[in-house]
Amino acid sequence: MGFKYLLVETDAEGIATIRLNRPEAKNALNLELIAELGEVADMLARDEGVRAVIVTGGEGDFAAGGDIKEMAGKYAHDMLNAYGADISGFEKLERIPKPVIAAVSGYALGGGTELALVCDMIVASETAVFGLPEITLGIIPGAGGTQRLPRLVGPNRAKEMIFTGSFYDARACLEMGLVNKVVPVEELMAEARELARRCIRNGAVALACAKACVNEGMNLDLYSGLAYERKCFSLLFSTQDQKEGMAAFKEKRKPVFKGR
Ligand code: CO8
Repeated sequence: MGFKYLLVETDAEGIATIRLNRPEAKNALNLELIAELGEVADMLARDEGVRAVIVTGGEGDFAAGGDIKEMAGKYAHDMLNAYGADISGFEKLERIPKPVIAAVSGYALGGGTELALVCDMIVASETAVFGLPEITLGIIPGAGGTQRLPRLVGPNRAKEMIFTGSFYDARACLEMGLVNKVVPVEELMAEARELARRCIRNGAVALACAKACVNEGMNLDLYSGLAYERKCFSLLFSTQDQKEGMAAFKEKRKPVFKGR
């Protein structure tokens, strides 16, 4: 399937890469690009051959935010209707029931930081720059910055980022817990792939349940989250992978998971 702003490929190990490809605008996220992200997310979620997903701008910029030129002339009703609905591409990415890793180099600003935040883990290169500069444009983050960021790094750090609109380098983001790891730019994609590999050597059903428990649990009170976890935990005992994983332990060998 061909896309205008995305390059999508899946390797022999089942690791799909979504590469944003609008370099002339530093991968600014226009509505068409966000809609394409939603289409790809649906496609990769359904494809059983895909075990993990990497979202990246490659060694160039990740994304310099929502497309300011596209948004400049819009009014509230435009944003509430068309824009608000189309932004679901982000949520579709977040709901892919497989590990999704952001590999971030260069600018990840505004909607770019927010796009990284819908991924399960973020690997950054030493050149990565994150920030939510919306406030400097007279607006606020609109694709999860005020919601996902405080859940990840705590409200005080998130408020500093949102209120000041400052830019933060990769090391500062590692320190505040926004990114999982920082590597030299030439190692970015290899590192993201290695992280994906370390996840997908485990069973796909257990991975999907683990992701659902963490993501759903973030929106629940502790005891509702624990109840949800207990149901998922128990249901996994009806999978072949659980029988295989525990048999392999007893037989002192590596398990061969089938995702069943
Ligand atoms: N939107 C549109 N075009 C952009 C954007 C953007 N966000 N960022 C860069 N570009 C364009 C520039 O206009 C320029 O185009 P042209 O050559 O036609 O003038 C080209 O990309 C290269 O950019 P610069 O010449 O500015 O490159 P510099 O290296 O000098 O600066 C910066 C790079 C610092 C990244 C600078 O471009 C910049 O500050 N960009 C805007 C960053 C920003 O404010 N981002 C937040 C945008 S608002 C937002 O994200 C709200 C999201 C709401 C949800 C939407 C979901 C996606």
